[in-house]
Amino acid sequence: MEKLIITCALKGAETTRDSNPNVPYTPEELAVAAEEACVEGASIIHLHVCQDDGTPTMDPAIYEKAHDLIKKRTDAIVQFSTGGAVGMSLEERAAPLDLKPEMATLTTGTVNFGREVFYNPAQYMETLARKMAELDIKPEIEVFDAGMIKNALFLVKRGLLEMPLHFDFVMGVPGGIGGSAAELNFLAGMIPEGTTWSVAGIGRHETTLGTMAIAMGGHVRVGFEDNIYYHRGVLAESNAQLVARMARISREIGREVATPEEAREILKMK
Ligand code: KMH
Ligand code: ZN
Repeated sequence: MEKLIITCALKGAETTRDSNPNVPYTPEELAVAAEEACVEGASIIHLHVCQDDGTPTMDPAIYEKAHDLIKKRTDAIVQFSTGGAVGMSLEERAAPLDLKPEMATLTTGTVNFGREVFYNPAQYMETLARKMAELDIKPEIEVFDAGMIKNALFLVKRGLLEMPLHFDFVMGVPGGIGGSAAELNFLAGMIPEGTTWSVAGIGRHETTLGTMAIAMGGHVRVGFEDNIYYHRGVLAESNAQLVARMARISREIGREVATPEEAREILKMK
């Protein structure tokens, strides 16, 4: 089986130290957390930034600082979020792309997000996809529900996205698809031959879905954005601890973990 790509989502727009005091905030803290995660086997760093008090921001100056520091400490693929936080404008969400990260997320549809709405109408998808193509940024298609796969394939048909796509199934967000084995199997069966996928299981689904993905030949995302616990009721100490568990499970069943260079090859980025 192809080596396993582990993405580490160091912090989410919605994750704060109120829920886990180990969440990294500043560019320096994010870079240290990225390095620790890479030592344990992460090859992609999914990046959200915030102000010093944890307030989410898409400020390009903060993204630039975090990006530079992560690149100094690791050779990971740095993947910017274009989802940002619920309620951010398209302009805000697109702005950090000018820094030309290697990779960025693209959510191909609108979804309820707890009691809020994560808004991704056609104009948002098209603008972000065009900008990523212009700047040669590899998109990762974020799928919160099944219809988003169809939307992404429609963008390919219209020439706005290029094959082979890489999907990330974000499963277990209240409002989106659930976190069962049947649902993962359904999504993995919907994507065309030659494309790649990973799974980001939210909360308690992180380890179960990640383990299933390892066995199925998919890839895995873990980290504080998706889950702040190591075990039920026990907070994780670091992002690296969550990465290490996935790497260990994968090696135990005979699947090696990809380096960043190997991840670039698997994702056809070079
Ligand atoms: N914060 C969520 C509303 C992404 O990074 O592209 C959206 C999100 C997706 O986190
Ligand atoms: Zn994110």
